[in-house]
Amino acid sequence: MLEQVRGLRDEMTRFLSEYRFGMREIETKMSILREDFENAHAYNPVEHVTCRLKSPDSIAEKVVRKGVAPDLDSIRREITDIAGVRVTCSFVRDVYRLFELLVGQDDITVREVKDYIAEPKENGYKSLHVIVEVPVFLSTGMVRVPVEVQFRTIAMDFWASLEHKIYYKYDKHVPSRLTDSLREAAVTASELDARMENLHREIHGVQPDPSPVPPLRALP
Ligand code: 0O2
Repeated sequence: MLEQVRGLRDEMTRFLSEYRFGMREIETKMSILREDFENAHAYNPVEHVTCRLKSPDSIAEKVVRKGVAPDLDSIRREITDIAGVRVTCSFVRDVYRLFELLVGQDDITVREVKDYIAEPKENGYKSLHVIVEVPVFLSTGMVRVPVEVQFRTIAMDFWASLEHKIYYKYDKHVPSRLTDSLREAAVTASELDARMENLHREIHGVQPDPSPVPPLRALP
């Protein structure tokens, strides 16, 4: 019995390690892009990069909520946000630029893109989400690990972290005066993004951009 439990624990540790390694691969890619951008263009488009691994409890909650079979193969197939990397950029244009630079890399496979900047969620949430698969070379061979990468601006990040706190404070039942206020704040955040980006362009002698949200090019 004890042996079985230990086996299960070891299997879970190896399972989660794969996601941690995948997350590190993406984190490394982002820090290379950030440093090279700085060297090549004397400009840093990345404000900060954060990573998180879903906890076993949070994975279990999602397995139940999505009706996924409770075995590691099914979880591997169906739950694609166990590893998450969040890239906070200065401006909307940088969000798309970094996205393109990541998904254009030969070893990256794109599984899904959700552009909540072009189409914000009902509550005002904005971010560009992509599920990528990155190869990880283990002692036992190569595995392709899904990682959810969220690209957003500082203003979008500010909004999302406050909204997240409110959502959990009210146990997901936020009073309508607050949801209305959050929607208004999301509009203000978008206006700030556009204004700051135009200021930045002016300082650097570039024409103000009439369409701050560039369309995504066709993905590979
Ligand atoms: P955490 O703590 O960031 O890990 P799901 O919502 O996961 O059932 P799906 O389709 O996987 O379904 O979700 P989606 O739309 O791709 O978004 C998943 C993640 O985006 C969330 O992860 C949040 O990080 C972020 N997100 C999406 N919508 C909102 C929103 O309305 N407000 C905020 N603040 N964040 C949002 P987790 O796992 O929920 O949370």
